[in-house]
Amino acid sequence: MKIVNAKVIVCSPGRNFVTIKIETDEGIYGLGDATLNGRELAVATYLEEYLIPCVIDRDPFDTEDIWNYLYRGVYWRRGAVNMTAIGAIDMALWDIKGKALGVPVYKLIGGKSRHKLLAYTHAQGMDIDETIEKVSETINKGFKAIRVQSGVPGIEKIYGIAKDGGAYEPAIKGNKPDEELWSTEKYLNYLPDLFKRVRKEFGEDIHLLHDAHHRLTSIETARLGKSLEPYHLFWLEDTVAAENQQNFELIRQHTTTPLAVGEIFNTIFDCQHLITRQLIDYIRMTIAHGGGLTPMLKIANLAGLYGVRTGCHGPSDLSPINLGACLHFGTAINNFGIQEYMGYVPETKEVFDFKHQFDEGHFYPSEEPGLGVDMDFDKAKKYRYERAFLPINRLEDGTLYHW
Ligand code: GCO
Ligand code: MG
Repeated sequence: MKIVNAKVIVCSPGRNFVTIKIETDEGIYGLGDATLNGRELAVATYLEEYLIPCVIDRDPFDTEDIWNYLYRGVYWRRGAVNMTAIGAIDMALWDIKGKALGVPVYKLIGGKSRHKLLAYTHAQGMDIDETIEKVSETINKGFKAIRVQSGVPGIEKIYGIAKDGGAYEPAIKGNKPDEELWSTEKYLNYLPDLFKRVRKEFGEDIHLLHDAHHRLTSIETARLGKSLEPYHLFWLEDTVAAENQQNFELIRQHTTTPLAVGEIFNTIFDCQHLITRQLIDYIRMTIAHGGGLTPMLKIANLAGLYGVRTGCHGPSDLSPINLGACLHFGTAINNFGIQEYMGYVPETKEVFDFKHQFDEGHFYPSEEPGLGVDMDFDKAKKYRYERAFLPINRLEDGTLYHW
């Protein structure tokens, strides 16, 4: 089998997505998600100009060699744009392999390690009362695991909370990023009260998660983790950005709250120290931004040796193709932890046909050959790309801070 053509489709059904479609001489095509929120065209150009010409005429079954050709062979390594582009090609090749052999991808990478996959979604409100209401609605929808975020009194515009009470969507269309505000002091004083109320209202049976979105220092994380210990979080996510992986050594000395990190990591080298020193409990890397299934299987194997489980990033700003790949990955590996699932707006569902079933807070892997996600290319044309930015974040005195 030979790759004869590949094209990049940029569309905006509700939000911007970049997809690669790789075609073979046998008429089978594979799809890969190349979306990098707020930087979509950088990946599209990298694919069109540099990577696609290198894969034409290659055998799509040679995923290991093609991956190394695009990563090692290029000299310029790592980085979000590069790894998202490589990840999209790798995903599409696994889709082709599954379709050519007539099997779902999970059967090619280890088979079934479980029959259903625990998923978590988000619940958020402007204050504690509204957040409690949203958590209750989410439990009523059948979710067993919920990421709880809340507005903080005294901070007007904050990460994770939609202004109109709708689903949270951080990328804003326009010419410049929107601005949000932050105060670590107000946040740290408030958050334990939120989780105290949530546990009081809903008991111990529901899994609770929380995302600090890289805004704390190590010692601030230590304080937060300690103060949340009585509420038994499933995980505390992304408290520090972990550009410096040593950060977690200090955090680990102080708290038993489980830690998750890595949605912005791109390679095994971003988490090697964290995993091998057992400084985290969950690795958040996702298939698209982690360079594809080929490297992510190696990361999962390394993590498994050290008792670290997976929790793949699965926001609505990655396409259903990435989620499909995550579900095959999560089905096949032994050390799956949980899968994030924010859901999609109707326009996204109109363009992407997602075959995986979801019921009572769990995913069931699709038995369709390949990744189990298809795309309506004509409908995609209706939704044209519009530039969008993730917001930036400032402290109350104007200092530029982590978003
Ligand atoms: C999450 C994330 C998202 C990101 C977004 C950036 O845990 O789902 O933190 O909300 O901010 O995916 O593109
Ligand atoms: Mg996050």
